[in-house]
Amino acid sequence: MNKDLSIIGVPMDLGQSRRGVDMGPSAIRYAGVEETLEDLKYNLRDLGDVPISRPDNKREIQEGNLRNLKQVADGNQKLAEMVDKEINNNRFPLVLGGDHSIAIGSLAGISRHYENLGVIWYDAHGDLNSGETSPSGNIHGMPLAVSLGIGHEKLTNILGYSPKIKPENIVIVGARSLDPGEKELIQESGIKVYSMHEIDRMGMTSVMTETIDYLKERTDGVHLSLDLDGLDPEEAPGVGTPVIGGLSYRESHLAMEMLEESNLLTSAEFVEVNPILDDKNKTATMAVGLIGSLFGEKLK
Ligand code: 4U7
Ligand code: MN
Ligand code: MN
Ligand code: MN
Repeated sequence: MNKDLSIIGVPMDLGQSRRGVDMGPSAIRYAGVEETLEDLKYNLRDLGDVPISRPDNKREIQEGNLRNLKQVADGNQKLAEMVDKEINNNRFPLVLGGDHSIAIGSLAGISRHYENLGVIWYDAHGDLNSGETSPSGNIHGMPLAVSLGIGHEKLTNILGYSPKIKPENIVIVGARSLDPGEKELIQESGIKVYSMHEIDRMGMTSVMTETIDYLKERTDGVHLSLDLDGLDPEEAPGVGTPVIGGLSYRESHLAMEMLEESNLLTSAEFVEVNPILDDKNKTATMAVGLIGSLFGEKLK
């Protein structure tokens, strides 16, 4: 793994309707992310937080079933530029959210540096909605579709190119709440999905072995997008859209260790930590535990 690491916080909560997830980056910093990575001998730079503008009035559907479209697009534009710059300087971007709409900006900044970027989407959800299929109008349920070029042009065209990723380079892990339109898109596009069903049957070791082998032969870089709601809400309660029956901390920790051993990752983000809904910063602490494993912490 690249030893030069840049942390970018994104206090974005406009991609969904519950307050508090904008404090995710602070909660993860408070839980000790810098100390953890410095102990692992990373050359760390914390670039602080991307400025996010507030909506003019109430959080509203502005256009085509898209809540806060303008502010979400602006924030992602800024994030994309920052991420792009860090990769130009040969640094590994570690993005801390914020709601999952920020994956739009992360992927925009990252993907132009690769021919075939792979993406591991660790999440209870597919985040494959568009304004047409979304039951909520919340953009945090759309970033993977946007990155495939599906959705409003203000979102799909950030940094002036689209699509950012190819469906066959995506692996979703932990899915258990997919909307009808998302299921259809998965079926017709060839996105690989390890839902909770497969993980129950095969176990996390086989799921990650297959995921790593699959991405190793077809991609030239891999981004991990980890939504903390992939974990079970009993263990990780500080998330805005909890879904029962999720992954355990141990399974997730194992997945991170296997990714570290694979030496495949070129960027990562941890999103959807909401300290207001949390229990004593447990979910942020879990995020830091997973980040530690992903970056090489051993014997735990
Ligand atoms: B997250 C949902 F309808 N699919 O689109 C939607 F169930 O980033 C949830 O994964 C999206 O947390 C969850 O609103 C987005 C809903
Ligand atoms: Mn989710
Ligand atoms: Mn998500
Ligand atoms: Mn969520």
